[in-house]
Amino acid sequence: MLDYEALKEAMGDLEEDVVLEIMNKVMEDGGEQAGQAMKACQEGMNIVGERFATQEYFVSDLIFSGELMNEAMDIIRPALLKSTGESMGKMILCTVEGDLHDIGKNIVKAMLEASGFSVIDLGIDVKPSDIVRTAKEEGITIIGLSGVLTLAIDAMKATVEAFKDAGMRQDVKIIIGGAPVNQAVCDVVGADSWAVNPADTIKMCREWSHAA
Ligand code: B12
Repeated sequence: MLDYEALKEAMGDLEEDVVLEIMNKVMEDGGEQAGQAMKACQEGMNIVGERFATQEYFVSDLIFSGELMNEAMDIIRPALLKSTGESMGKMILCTVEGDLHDIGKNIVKAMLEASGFSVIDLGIDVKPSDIVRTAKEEGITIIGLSGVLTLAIDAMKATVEAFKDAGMRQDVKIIIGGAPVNQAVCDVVGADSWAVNPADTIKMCREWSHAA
């Protein structure tokens, strides 16, 4: 049985041994709780963020937390990625301009791929014009924008505007995600939807793909 709070706290405290031990236990138990374990780690990363904001942690701790999160995800990845065998078409995913965070994006990418999407990952710090150009060249209608910095909200909005300026806004569905995203942010950005976990992301993108 997963001790959700213990995992969340261990991640927040950056206790590598404890985090990895719990993740290994999740897999030994059959992997059913991998999704919950991922959520606990994500909440633990929020604790890291809070401690960084109050100067209890430093940039080196942020860097270490990123490495620990990746290590933890590597252990449970096989349980998270249950391939559906379906083909859902292509979509674009990237972290928006000015933002270099990609741990969440990479998790979402892996889970979208397991769900049948062929994901064109444009990487981090991606300019609106590059996203619009790729969508045009590849004929892509689903766009996922990731960002965890507050300034990512401006970059997401600029990306939506770039699609409008190119006369393509009606042709694409845009979903945004990342820690600061909620309905109010979605309204400001002018995106079609938002999500802060891979399950909701996949559900929305699959609906759009089926409707296309
Ligand atoms: C790890 C980390 C780093 C690492 C990132 C490593 C990497 N390769 O990504 C490093 C050390 C590089 C880093 C750097 C910086 N960071 Co930092 N970082 C974090 C931290 C602790 C965790 C982020 C994370 O990985 N979370 C875990 C993942 C799994 O969660 P997630 O990203 O939210 O993703 C999930 C969902 O949101 C969703 N999702 C994600 N993407 C998408 C996309 C779509 C389309 C959808 C639908 C869903 C979706 O699914 C994911 C899985 O469930 C956060 C704190 C926080 N609360 O987020 C601070 C935080 C984001 N960082 C912060 C800061 C200030 C910085 C720096 C400026 C520090 C500095 N002085 O240099 C730099 C900025 C560099 C830049 N220009 O981007 C601040 C941002 C403040 C703000 N309001 O803007 C935060 C909030 C910490 C804080 N409280 O102060 N950081």
